[in-house]
Amino acid sequence: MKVCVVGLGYIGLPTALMMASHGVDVIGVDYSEKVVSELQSGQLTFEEDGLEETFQSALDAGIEFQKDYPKADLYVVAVPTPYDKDTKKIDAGYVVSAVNSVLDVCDPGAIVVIESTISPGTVDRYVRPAVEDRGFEIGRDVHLVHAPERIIPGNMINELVHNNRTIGADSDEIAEKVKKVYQSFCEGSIAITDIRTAEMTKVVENTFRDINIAYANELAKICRMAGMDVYEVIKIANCHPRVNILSPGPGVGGHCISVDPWFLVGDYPELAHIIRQARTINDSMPEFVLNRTYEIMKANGIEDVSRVGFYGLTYKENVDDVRESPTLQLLESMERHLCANANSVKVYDPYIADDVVSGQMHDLRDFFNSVDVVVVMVGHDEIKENEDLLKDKIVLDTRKCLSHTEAESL
Ligand code: SAJ
Repeated sequence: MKVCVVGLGYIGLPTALMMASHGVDVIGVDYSEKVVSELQSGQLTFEEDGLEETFQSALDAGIEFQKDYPKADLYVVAVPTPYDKDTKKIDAGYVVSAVNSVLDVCDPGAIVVIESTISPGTVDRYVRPAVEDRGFEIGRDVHLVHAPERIIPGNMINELVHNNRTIGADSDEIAEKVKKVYQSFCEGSIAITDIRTAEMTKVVENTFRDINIAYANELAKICRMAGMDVYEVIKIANCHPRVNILSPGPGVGGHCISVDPWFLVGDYPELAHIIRQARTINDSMPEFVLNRTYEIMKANGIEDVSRVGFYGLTYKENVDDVRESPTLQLLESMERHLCANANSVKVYDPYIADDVVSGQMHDLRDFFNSVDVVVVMVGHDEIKENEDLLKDKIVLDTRKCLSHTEAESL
């Protein structure tokens, strides 16, 4: 079976490499000339644990990368699904356009597996009509499947192998065919269901995590008011066999957990109360951290924001992704409070080489030397390994990632 993976980003590339290194005949397609030529020349486009080794073995197995869609038996679509921040609705444009490009080249009977996260109902609302408008009969000329990705940045390769998966299809026969391809590398169990259930399940999983984090964040605020240590409270509560509260933090970023719950709010505004509330709580955290920063500055007689540095720009530890980053939201908020003064604040992240905000520095020691207050927004391994450099600093550790006993927390 020949497989074409469309979209060689954070999900498509590891998936294509994993399939190829497990004996599947794979062609990776991306609309970006740069991505294709870098991969063709043996250069990875982003960092991820274990990706380099998988890349090598996929190259040895003969994986190819190109811009044009080839003929294949099965297409895996892993393109971005942006959403409209005002309407809270998904923009299925990239998915529909990828499916259209498949239809331009595929033979009758091809299978199109959408891996991109899509809001419940997207296939019925946007994909089926697009296919039918082209005169294709679904279930005969082309088969549609939704197999949502579940891998977590930072542990993708391991999770590709060990996570359980879901395959939503119109028929068991097609689902079984797709299952066989995924079983080439996936050791987890694979549930088969219909497409709408698969769409809903994926969004529900991310929403569950968002609500759990919101609970932890709300507890952090309550414990601060009550003068208690939220981490101690959560640690002890989690010793209960049926309690598992996640960790509070400076906010929920990334393109998944901070976005997907809005699909349910957007489609069911009268019903999605907890879901909306959780989003609101998590979105309030950058501002909460900013207020904690001002409190700490005041308590230490510091008025000048240029003496404050924010460590970490990415949405979480050890990744290079700044989408929906809590630090960026905090800096925007600071800009609104302080106007031009906010520009003098210092920012540093070892994973971000380009300047994405003003005041960004690129050397850890220079960064620490230039400030008195360090607000740790992301628990990259780097800061944990360099804790000794913080010993004379006033530290706000929003992730509780340091052993620095003097550090302030949320
Ligand atoms: N965070 C907290 N407290 C926690 C855990 C996370 O504040 O206890 C924050 C992180 O710092 C980050 C955000 O939440 O800003 C999201 O990070 P994450 O590590 O929880 O998740 P993602 O967005 O990297 O990946 C999620 C995963 N979904 C679930 O665990 C249910 C992953 O399995 C999905 O494949 C991915 O979304 C996706 O692509 O949908």
